[in-house]
Amino acid sequence: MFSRRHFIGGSGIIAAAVTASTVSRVAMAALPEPVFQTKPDTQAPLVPNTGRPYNPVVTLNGWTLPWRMNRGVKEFHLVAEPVVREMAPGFKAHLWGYNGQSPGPTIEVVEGDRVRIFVTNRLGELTTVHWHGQRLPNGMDGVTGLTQPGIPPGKTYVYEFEARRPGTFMYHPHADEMVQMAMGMMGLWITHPKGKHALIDEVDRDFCFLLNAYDIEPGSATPKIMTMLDFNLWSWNSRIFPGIDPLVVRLGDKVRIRVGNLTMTNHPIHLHGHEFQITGTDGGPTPKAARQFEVTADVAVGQMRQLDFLADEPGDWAFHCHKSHHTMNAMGHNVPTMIGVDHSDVVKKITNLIPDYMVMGERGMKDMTEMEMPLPDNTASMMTGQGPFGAVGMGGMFSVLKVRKDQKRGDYSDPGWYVHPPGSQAYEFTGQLPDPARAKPAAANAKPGTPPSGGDIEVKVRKPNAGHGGHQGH
Ligand SMILES: [Cu+2]
Repeated sequence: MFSRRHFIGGSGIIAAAVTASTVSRVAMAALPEPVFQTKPDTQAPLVPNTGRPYNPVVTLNGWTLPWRMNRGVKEFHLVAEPVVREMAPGFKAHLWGYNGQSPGPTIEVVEGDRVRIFVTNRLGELTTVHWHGQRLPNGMDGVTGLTQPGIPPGKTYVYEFEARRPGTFMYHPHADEMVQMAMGMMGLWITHPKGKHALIDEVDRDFCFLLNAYDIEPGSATPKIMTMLDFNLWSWNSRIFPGIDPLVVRLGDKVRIRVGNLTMTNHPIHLHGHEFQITGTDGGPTPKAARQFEVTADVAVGQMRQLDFLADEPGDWAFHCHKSHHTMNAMGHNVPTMIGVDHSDVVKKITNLIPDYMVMGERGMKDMTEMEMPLPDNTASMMTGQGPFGAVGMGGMFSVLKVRKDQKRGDYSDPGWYVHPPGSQAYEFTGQLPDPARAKPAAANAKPGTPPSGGDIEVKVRKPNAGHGGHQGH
């Protein structure tokens, strides 16, 4: 499928014509040459060399689609096609996307730009592209059956409109949405302001990523497309921790992070060590009087949020979705809670029969991150990622904001782990532990109705375990 492409240099960017079997040569002459990217690494920002100037974004584990200028119109070429996405080292998923990847490339334009997007369909079924959040002529909105016929396999459609307002947008199909979005078809669109804007501050680093989710059985590679809530891979730009690159910034940088949500549940995105302001939402820049400092931004389904902050605390700061199930990778869901259960008796009996028998999760589930559990081929481990002090015990929607004094301007390379200044790190207490002062149980003067013999009622917390879908999306 990818053999016709040829690599240019080592960047992973591939330029190739769509084969003559899908689009006629005559049509090809008018099409901008599509550009492909197959590497999952975060690519350097694409500094514009034509059109109005702007400060480009950095797409986490992604890239920006180059364009060509054609008589004042910015022309892009998106190719909808099956792709192989490495979601984490050693774990590849068979997805659908655009131009070699899921998500598709970020499209960056400037307020007031005239934009023409050629969309070639290399899928086996019809598709369209909807430009989520844009002001545009109704016939360019990309809704199959409502504003246009679906783009048949092998055909190319053209969308053209003016990018009327600055902000963070998304694109995705409005054709067989459940399947095509479950398979990874989506991308980001950034419209930069034309010149200085009263409500859009200039920043030193501008990151963006999409929230997406997949249901891929351990040991397989293709998402299940009927899943509504019980996804097992919670990803940023179709990558899961430890496959998500860190967000590297220089101490004192003004930083912007743009997040769009194309999953089917909300994600409270939480940043450690700093407070941010939500400076932009779906409708554009937030009025200054309406901004407040926060550490968690809930990004609901179909929403975009723009978070701005000053990176003034050096360190390695966790940055993650605060739903704890979303910072784990694929696992079986019917695992009962074993915390606090004493297995010693039953284990003794079983080890007589099976010498290697072992009970998991007795002290919590982090044990599982340290055990070398045999996994089926092509499976991401449930909670992994090594830090300088051991297993981080996270997967899914998790990354690290790395704030460094010595990071050079424009340098996004990973500086390694933070070295904590002496005396600035949690440490073990080695002194004597005094007896804690606790209230004595007052069994003698118990009120009527209390259980006899000082019997406090104890309850055990148990993970809901009845069927699927009960523990997510709430
Ligand atoms: Cu989440």
